[in-house]
Amino acid sequence: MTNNRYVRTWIEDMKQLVCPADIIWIDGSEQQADLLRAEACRTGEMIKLNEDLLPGCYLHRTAVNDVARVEDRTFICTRRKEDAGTINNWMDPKECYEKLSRLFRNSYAGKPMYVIPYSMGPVGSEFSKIGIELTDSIYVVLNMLIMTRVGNDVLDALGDSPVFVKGLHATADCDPENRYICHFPEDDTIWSVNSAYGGNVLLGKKCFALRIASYLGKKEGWMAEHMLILGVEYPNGEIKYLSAAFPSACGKTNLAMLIPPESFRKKGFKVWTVGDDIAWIRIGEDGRLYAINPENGFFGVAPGTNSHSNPNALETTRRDCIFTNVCHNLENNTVWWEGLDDNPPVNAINWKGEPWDYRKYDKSDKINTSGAHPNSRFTAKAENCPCLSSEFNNPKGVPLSAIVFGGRRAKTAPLVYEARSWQHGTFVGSIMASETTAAAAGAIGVVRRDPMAMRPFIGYDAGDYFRHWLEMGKRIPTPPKIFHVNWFRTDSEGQFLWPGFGDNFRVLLWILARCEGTVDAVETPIGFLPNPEDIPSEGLEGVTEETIKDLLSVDRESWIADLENVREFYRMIGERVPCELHEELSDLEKRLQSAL
Ligand code: GTP
Ligand code: SPV
Ligand code: MN
Repeated sequence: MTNNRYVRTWIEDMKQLVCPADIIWIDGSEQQADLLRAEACRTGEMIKLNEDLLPGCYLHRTAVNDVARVEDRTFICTRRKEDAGTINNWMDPKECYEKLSRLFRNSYAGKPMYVIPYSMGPVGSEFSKIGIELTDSIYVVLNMLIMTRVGNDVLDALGDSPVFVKGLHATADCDPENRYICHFPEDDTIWSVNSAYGGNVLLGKKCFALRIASYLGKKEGWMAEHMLILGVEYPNGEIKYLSAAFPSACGKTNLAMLIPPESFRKKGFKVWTVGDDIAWIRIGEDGRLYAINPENGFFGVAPGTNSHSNPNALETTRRDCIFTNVCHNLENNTVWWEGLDDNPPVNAINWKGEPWDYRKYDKSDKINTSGAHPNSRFTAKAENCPCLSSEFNNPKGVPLSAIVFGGRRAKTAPLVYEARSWQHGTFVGSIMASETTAAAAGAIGVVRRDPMAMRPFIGYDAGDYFRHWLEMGKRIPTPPKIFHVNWFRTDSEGQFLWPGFGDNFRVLLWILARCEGTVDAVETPIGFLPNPEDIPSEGLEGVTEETIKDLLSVDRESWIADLENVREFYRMIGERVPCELHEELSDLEKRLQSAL
């Protein structure tokens, strides 16, 4: 509890609105968490898994209609519509508070209100920000306990300050027709109602650490980005850090926890994980960019995670983990998901809670025939990750040598290229595109523009966001270099050309060598590409020189065709797209045309 009058007044107001039976302050203690786990098991909200095989692990299933973020029901509520921008949904704040108040009213009746004080970032770091989430869901509490730093020390750090993000969540009837995820950046407020799924309700994550934080970053001169952060350790012990923005379900967790190919491991190369989803980035005293991961755990995609693709992630989920919407293996009370191994359980319950027959699995209808939902997730503690960086809790963050953008593109984008400058790199980020995935409700596999992998997460106008990138660039004395990667290029049969996963390390080495100035590159119309022989290929199986050349080829016709779509996207964002980016676009077009 706290005597902070801003906190107390706000909670009192919210109490009047949602009418809980009781108020429970979450103190971050293991003792209290244990009581909540026991309560959740008693009501069936969670299932305790096999203590010998998965100690401290639980299974939870959300409602069948509540399995991913809902972008069409996500709103940015600024007083002036134009400040929310054209690609965000907007509602007038007053209207929104009124509309949602009707949905929140009495919604906690008979249930306790859990008060979760949490810090995004190490408690007390100058990077860090405090939030308080009110929720009626034990599942939310237990996830927040893993994903953020929760407890009384957060209230101590807050002291008498009025500066904290006020999050109100109610599961209510979980009615998709009345589901709203609303952000009031001008009030440091988030209201989420009628969902109980991950990104919609763990308000510290996308709602605060990206949508609200991106707005604060613009105001205060820093950046909140949808980026992993990792360190590459060289055989001499030196560690270089980079951050990378890929859209949802496009490989951030996998890259962040990468294990280098054997030949590199033998030489002493290692990868250390700082973060897998979100980076808060500031200019350091030495003129470089520094990044922290504001989270304290991983809310990772389960399907496809296995002992070959991502052994570190798998290991991280083997204790103290909450699994959401995976398949329940009744043979030994453990969990399973597509891509874990080749032995689907015979006696099993699918993500919907029904008996499941693995023989009926049909790749073209995954939602209805798979054991685990394609967007099923694990919530795991960062401290359980075998490759967690020793800098994870460093309040100053880690210095960035490179920023990497990447998407899921079957064609067009090459394996890797380097931007010509910070401004050109901002342009490269702004024209990113990717095939949509199961992480958000809606069609899957459709190419859409997703600038900086932030399209669903920019808390203000996208044109102003690009402007902020350009302005930051002018203020950074020693900016990192900017790159673009694509692990997902396919051949004519739709097979991935690049093995990906651990082998992506080879591309990271080229990127860092470019930052050190120790390797040459080929100048092309889109930027600098590797000489094929400079992608280290020792021990790289099944990839011929021809394939590497293919992966690095730039098809000018398809780039020119793509630029038409970029132009349309810029038009859609509207007049606040900086003229520098329009210039970059026409320069790129000229370079592509003249090379034809
Ligand atoms: P969010 O948590 O939604 O932000 O996702 P993420 O960006 O962390 O994605 P994640 O690492 O969980 O990967 C999502 C999917 O992409 C999984 O099915 C992976 O198996 C697949 N994937 C990741 N890296 C690679 C790669 O290098 N190559 C290929 N072909 N697939 C990959
Ligand atoms: C994403 O969709 O990018 C995620 C999962 O990381 S969620 O927390 O649901 O947003
Ligand atoms: Mn994400």
